[in-house]
Amino acid sequence: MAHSLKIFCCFFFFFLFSTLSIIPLSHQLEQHPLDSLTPNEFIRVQAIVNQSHPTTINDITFQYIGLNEPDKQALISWLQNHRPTPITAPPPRQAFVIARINHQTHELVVDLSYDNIVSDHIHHGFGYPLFTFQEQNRASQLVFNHAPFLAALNKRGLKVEEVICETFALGWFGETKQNGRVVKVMCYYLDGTVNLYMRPIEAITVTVDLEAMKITHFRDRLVVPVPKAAGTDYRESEQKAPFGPELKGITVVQPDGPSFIIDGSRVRWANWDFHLTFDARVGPIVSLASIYDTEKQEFRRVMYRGFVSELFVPYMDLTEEWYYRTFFDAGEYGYGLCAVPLEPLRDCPANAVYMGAFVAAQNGMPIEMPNVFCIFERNAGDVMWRHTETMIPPDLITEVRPDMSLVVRMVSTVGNYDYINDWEFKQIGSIKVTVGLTGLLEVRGSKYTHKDQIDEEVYGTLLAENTLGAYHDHFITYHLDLDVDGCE
Ligand SMILES: [Cu+2]
Repeated sequence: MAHSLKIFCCFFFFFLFSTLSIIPLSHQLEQHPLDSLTPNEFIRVQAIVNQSHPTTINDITFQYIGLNEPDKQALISWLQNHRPTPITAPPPRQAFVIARINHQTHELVVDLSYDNIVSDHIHHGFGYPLFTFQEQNRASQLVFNHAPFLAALNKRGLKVEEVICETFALGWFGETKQNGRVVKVMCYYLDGTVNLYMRPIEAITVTVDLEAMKITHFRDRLVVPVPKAAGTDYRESEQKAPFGPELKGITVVQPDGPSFIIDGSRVRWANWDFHLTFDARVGPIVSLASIYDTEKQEFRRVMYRGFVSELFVPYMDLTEEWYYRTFFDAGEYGYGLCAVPLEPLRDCPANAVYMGAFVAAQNGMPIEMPNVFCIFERNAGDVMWRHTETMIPPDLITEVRPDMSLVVRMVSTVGNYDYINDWEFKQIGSIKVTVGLTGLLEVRGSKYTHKDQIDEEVYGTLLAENTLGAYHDHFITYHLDLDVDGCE
């Protein structure tokens, strides 16, 4: 299964606007106001928040720490006035923090110039903070000390040491009362495969209160066969012949090195200049993208800020163990938090350059995420523009300009799905954003072994014996703040 979404931001026809930048707004500074928080800044934020609640230090969990984005107009005006030396103070450098303190959700703004808390607001409305990996891990381990769950495994003849569990967000179905931070735990069976998503242990509902870190509800509704392991392991070493036709190798060679330059968070390539940062919730953020107009000899603004704001994945299976599955992959699990290290020569070509990033752990301390981005020039053998003039005999006059682009890539693996997130900058002046979906299907175990047996609504397609592919969608939304020639 593969989904892709493409948004084309072409600004080719906007040259009537007149607000121009002589130099790009992303120009290199010692610390750019849009730079992600540094490890040292994460540590300071943690210390400031902990010190502000000294009696509850063991009760503080950091669900999110990131840059508190400066005011756009203040930042643009400061950047325009900044060169060549600082004239005025930069916008305040601040962190935005979502922390659970005494079982309440606090939204804090921490000023990093004065090391103080600027605001501390307790959120009472709808919505919950991002899950941390630590609390998800703890919640998914609770079943292994829960006698009814162990009995349910026993009833199915499953070995406990082959069971892996994970937490699922609960969804919202119009309730007017908040029920606290609650997740459901779903378990899978290995025993002969690493593709655990293909072997769900169905019809068991486990509900966990994350604040009490306790199982609050358990139901074992019926026994459904676990799909068999044979043929589900995706690793090449476990696959059996026949394999597809083998291709000869292709090598990308840039003997003179890349044509792009990376200075801290600033990236320059061809006529493009932009700022690239990383956030735990949304992943890559492209800011202050501008393009050099060779005729006007000026940089022209294109996009102030762009990122994936949410990935919504609702499933359409109405059965008790499935109806609630309506995942927000960014807002609940963290599109950036779930980023994985890119595999050189596989995820990205030989001419790629890699960058790392930092996120906060549940205790607020920075965690390094190596190889979270790769940046490379792409020559896919495509044509950017061409013409053959056939009307001036005796010659054919042919002019061809090959298409070259710069790609910034991140891969985020949110459970069973792997999202390949590309920002592609083209010489013709467009930015192309692409999300490729790959990885594994989330399937439902079923008693059916052939489609002719099915005489009820099963909300999916029988893919293999005892294996239903559940109907679902992927909605990917982008925050695209386009400022073409400064026109917002
Ligand atoms: Cu899908």
